[in-house]
Amino acid sequence: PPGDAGGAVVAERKTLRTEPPRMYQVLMLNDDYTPMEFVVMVLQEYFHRDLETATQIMLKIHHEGRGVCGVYTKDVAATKVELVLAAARRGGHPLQCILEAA
Ligand code: NFA
Repeated sequence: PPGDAGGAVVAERKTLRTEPPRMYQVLMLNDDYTPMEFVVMVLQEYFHRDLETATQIMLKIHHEGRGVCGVYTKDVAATKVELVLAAARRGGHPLQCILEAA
C-alpha cells in the first residue's frame, strides 16, 4: 500500500557510536651522557619491556636520535613522560622524553 515502505523492520541505533581515543607516542631522545643501562632500566620499569626489547629500543634511540617507547592514551602517555623525567632528574641524567600524537 502507498506509504508502506514494504514492511522492513530496521533496528534503530540506541547509543551514540564511541570513537576510539586518540593515541600518543611516548618517545625518548638521544643524548651523550645518559648511561645506556639507565635507558634500558627505564624501558623495563615504566614501559614493561623485557630486557631484549628494551635494549633494542635503547640502541635505536642511540643510533637514530629518537625512538618510540610505547603508544598510549593522552593521560597515560603524559604520566609516563613525567615519571621518566622525574627518574632522570633523580639520577642526574639529561634524558629527554616527549609525547607526540600517533
Ligand atoms: N647515547 C647514550 C650513550 O652513549 C645512550 C643513550 C641512549 C642515551 C638512548 C639516551 C637515549 N651513553
